[in-house]
Amino acid sequence: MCGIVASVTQRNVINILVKGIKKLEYRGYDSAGLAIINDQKNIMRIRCVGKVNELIKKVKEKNIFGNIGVAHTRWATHGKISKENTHPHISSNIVVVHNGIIENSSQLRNFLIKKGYIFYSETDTEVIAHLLHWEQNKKKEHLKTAIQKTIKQLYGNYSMVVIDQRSPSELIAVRSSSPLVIGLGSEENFVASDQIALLDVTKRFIYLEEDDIAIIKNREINIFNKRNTIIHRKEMYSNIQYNTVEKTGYRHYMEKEIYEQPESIRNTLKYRLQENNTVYFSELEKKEKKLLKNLENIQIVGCGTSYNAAMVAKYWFESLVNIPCHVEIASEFTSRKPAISKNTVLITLSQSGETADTLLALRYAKKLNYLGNLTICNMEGSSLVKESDLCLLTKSGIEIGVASTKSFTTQLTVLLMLVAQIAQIKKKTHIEKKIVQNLYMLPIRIENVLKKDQSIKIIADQICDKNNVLFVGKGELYPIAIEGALKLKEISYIHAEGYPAGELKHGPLALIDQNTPVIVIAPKNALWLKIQKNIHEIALRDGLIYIFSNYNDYHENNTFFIKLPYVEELIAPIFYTIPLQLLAYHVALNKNRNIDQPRNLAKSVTVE
Ligand code: HGA
Repeated sequence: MCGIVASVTQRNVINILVKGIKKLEYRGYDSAGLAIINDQKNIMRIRCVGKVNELIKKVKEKNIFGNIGVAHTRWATHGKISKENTHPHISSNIVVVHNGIIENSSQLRNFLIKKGYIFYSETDTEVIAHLLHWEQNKKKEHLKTAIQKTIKQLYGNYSMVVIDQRSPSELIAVRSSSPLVIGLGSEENFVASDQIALLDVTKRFIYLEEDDIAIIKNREINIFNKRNTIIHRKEMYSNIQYNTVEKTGYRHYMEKEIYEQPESIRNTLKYRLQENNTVYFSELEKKEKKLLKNLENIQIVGCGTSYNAAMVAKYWFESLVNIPCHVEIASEFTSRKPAISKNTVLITLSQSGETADTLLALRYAKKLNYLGNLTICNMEGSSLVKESDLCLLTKSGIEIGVASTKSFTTQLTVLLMLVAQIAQIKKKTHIEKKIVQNLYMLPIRIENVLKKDQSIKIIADQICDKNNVLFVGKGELYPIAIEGALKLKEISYIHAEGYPAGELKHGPLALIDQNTPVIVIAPKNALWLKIQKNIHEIALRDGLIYIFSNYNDYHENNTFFIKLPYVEELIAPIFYTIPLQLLAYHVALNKNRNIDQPRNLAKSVTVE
């Protein structure tokens, strides 16, 4: 969360900052700001509450010029959403933009107030700026030394970029927990929280590693590690196509990403499904296969949508390869001491690979008695990937909409392939074959269900003025009900909950009335008869029922049937996710919500 862009160049830095920070809006959109040092060596700062477009308007009014600058889009953690709390924060000659949380900021603030510093904001970031100024001026230190002395006193996470009016030809970037990438230009260089902010200006990147400090000038970059030794970090060339970060004709990124799912899944399956109906992961060499061979239990951790994907996988691991699987929300996993069964492998799930709660869960698990760990992630080079024993990448491409869509379905795709891989290792070849055959069909099945968009839009029109919506499913479709409810609440702000269909009578039935739509996910499968009983229970209480299925013989008043195409049972959870994403999308569209940037949320949750 929070997006940082910075640059030192020979042209006007403003455009680079503004265009870059606009691309990072998915990381936070409470407020945005920038600061530059101009030709007269003055710091010029512009800040405003709201989206980056507000900042752009203000920047246009001011007509400022400078060769070095920093910009920030904020997701507030310390201090309310206000102009005063918007980054950059300044202490005399020092300018700071920051992504993270300083846990001991109140103690440091008290110390600095005693030293005479005046605080203009409630943020922890202003504490960094003043402390840095204090350290720099105590013994007239060089900025880098002052930064090193400052961060020794900070508890928490402090990825940041600093500029100093006294040395206006260098940026200093510090990485702590949240990602920072250096973009390499010709006689100009850049820094950002995510390379997509810089694709307009470069394709060459260096990812900073934990605790790195980089001094970045026009023609020179020096990176120091924790021990203050100059260190070489690998340069990489980005293959991300520019249009993958554009809306290309769609109204919203979320809509684009929903429609990209057949292709994202094809990319995820590519080279991994073999013609002889086996699965092949190039990532798995002898050592990794041994880990999978020895595993007897699985523990999965994730947050939000990733947690819901993990819940589906539990059904698959247990029913298809007979491996006990526990699933837990990452922040809860680290809040207790888990009892670990013999030979348990920990699996972490995260789109960005930077989700702080999940990363902390991995670090915590490493101190416990797990057989090993594996991550399923969309971002190569992310912290989770770097810190895990093994990584299986989802290949969904960049996801910008804050509400996850294609990253959920590609996570499920990889999880199902992992089940097939375990089946192969455990010599259950019929299971492996069945999974592979079903997965081959998945992109086509999704293309078919996407054609139902208009019928789903009709349902969306009917439910968009309701205050509560229930989603129910059974078996591995139950977590899909939870995911459907999560999508709806995230982007439409309608209260929604997902329940196991059989659980309604134990409480939630009390919520049923003619104004509470119940979305029932009920494909014709082995559980179909059972869920029919639950539908009847809702109908008897005058519930407003929407049945999503390929088959229906329930024709009562107040019951609507959304006929969906056929899908193989194994891949049904992935398939049934799509109409629920479309439903949430159309409801939010109807309500004129900010679909790609729902209130209070941000993608890539890099704070605990
Ligand atoms: N703590 C700082 C930065 C917030 C952040 O990194 N959010 O993800 C603030 O509240 O401004």
